This record gives sequence, structure tokens and C-alpha cells, in this order.
Amino acid sequence: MSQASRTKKPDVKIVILGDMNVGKTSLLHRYTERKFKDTISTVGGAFFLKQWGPYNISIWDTAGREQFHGLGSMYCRGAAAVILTYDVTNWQSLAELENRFLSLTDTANTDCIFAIVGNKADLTDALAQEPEPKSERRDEPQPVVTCPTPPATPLQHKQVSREDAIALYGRVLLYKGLEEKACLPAERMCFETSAKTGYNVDILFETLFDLVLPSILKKRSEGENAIVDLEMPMEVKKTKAGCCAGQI
Ligand SMILES: Nc1nc2c(ncn2[C@@H]2O[C@H](COP(=O)(O)OP(=O)(O)O)[C@@H](O)[C@H]2O)c(=O)[nH]1
Ligand SMILES: [Mg+2]
Repeated sequence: MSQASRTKKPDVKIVILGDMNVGKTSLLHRYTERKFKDTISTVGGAFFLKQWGPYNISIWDTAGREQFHGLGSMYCRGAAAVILTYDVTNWQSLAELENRFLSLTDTANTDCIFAIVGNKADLTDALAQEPEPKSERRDEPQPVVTCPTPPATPLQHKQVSREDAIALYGRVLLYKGLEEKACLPAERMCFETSAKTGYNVDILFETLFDLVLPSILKKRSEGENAIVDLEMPMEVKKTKAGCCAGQI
């Protein structure tokens, strides 16, 4: 297999789920483009491929189908992690995760990891209104900041507390038939983010990237994604190579 085709093949799948307008596309856009736009169209059906160390991670957005056509069982199929997203200013958006979206995760991997994400935290928390700190490269001079810090926007009522999200996490594990003690703790897997300012966005995605790595290694050791290794005996090379196209 050529190096080029290897770099394009996703090793693992992460999906973003949640009601229309909670900011799913904005979160992905913020992470990938480091930008926020007030109006952003959810482009058709695409997933974003992120190289993380030697691995390729695909991150799936709903492409607006949560609004118009609903999401089929294919959307979460084979997912190693699911980001259940709500809007902290909208109680109903949290309820919808349980009512409409959780059942879609039945087709995800059995060891799928769940993150509960309350977006638009900039609307309710002063801390989340601060601009995202620039990533610091010590070998480059830092630009002089010329624009003044914009005045803080008045805060809105937070309809969903962190405790509500933590309680939902517990119910997700229950739905999945998982033992809470054996799973990642809710404190670690519930995030409040702002796609607008970047608050907690990198940490959300990168925590998940690290957490899905064992799933990649497991898949590889099971041979689903076998890569021809000239130093390995022939029996290993023959395992289900080539079936990965159906995984996404
Ligand atoms: N204040 C604020 N607005 C946001 C944030 N994320 C998204 N929005 C806005 O919410 C609306 C819906 O965002 P979008 O990403 O299209 O949501 P999606 O339907 O879940 O993909 C847009 O007007 C965004 O500008 C955020 O973190 N803070
Ligand atoms: Mg969208």
C-alpha cells in the first residue's frame, strides 16, 4: 500500500450528535479552522480527517440531517467515540439527546466512549468569554496585540447545569449497560465549551483522540485493518485486509 493511501484511510471514527443549532458544526469548524462564523452552513455529509500522531481520526458532523431527514443507523456505525452536544442555554437540547439521539448510538462500537458537551458557554460564563489563548511557540516572536479586549457580553441564564450533564452521563452508561465504576469518570467526560471563543474546544477533541487510541490498536491487533508488514509471517498478512472501506 502506498504511503499516500495509508495517510488518507481513517483508523477510527468519532461522531458529533445533537439537536440542530447547538453548535456541532461550529465546534468542528473552530477546532479545524481555528475560527468562528455566526452563520455557517453544515456542509453535505463530510467528515473531517485529523492526523493524530501516526493515526488518522475521522470526525463526523451530521451534515444538517438531524434537522431535515433524521440520522440513520449508519451515522454512528463503528464509532469509537460519540460527542453528545447540547446548548447550555437550552434545556430542551439536553432532553433531546436522550429522547432522539442516544438510540442512534446502538450501532457504535461496544466499547464506545461518550463525551457530553454543553456548548455556547460564552453566553453564560464569563470565563468562557475570554479569547482562546494563542498556542505558544517559543521559537517565534509573539505578535503585538493591537485590538483592545471587547467588552464582556451580558450573561444569559444557564438552563443546563454541569450536574445535569453529569447525571445524563450516568444515564447514558446505564442505557449502554455499562458499569459506572468501570468507565471513564463523568467529571472527565462532561465538557462545557464555546465554539465562539474556543473555550475548552481543543481539550475536548484532543482528550477524545487520546482516549480512542487503544481502540485503534485493538482493531489493528484483531486484523481488521491489517497493513502488510514484510517482517510479519504470512498468516498475519492474510487477515481481513481491505475491509475497512465499509467501516465509515
Ligand atoms: N454564542 C455562541 N454561539 C454559537 C456557538 N456555537 C455555535 N453558535 C451559533 O449557533 C448557531 C448554530 O450553530 P451551528 O454550528 O450551525 O449548529 P449545528 O446545527 O449544531 O451544527 C449559529 O448561529 C452559531 O453561530 C457558541 O459557542 N457560542
Ligand atoms: Mg451543523
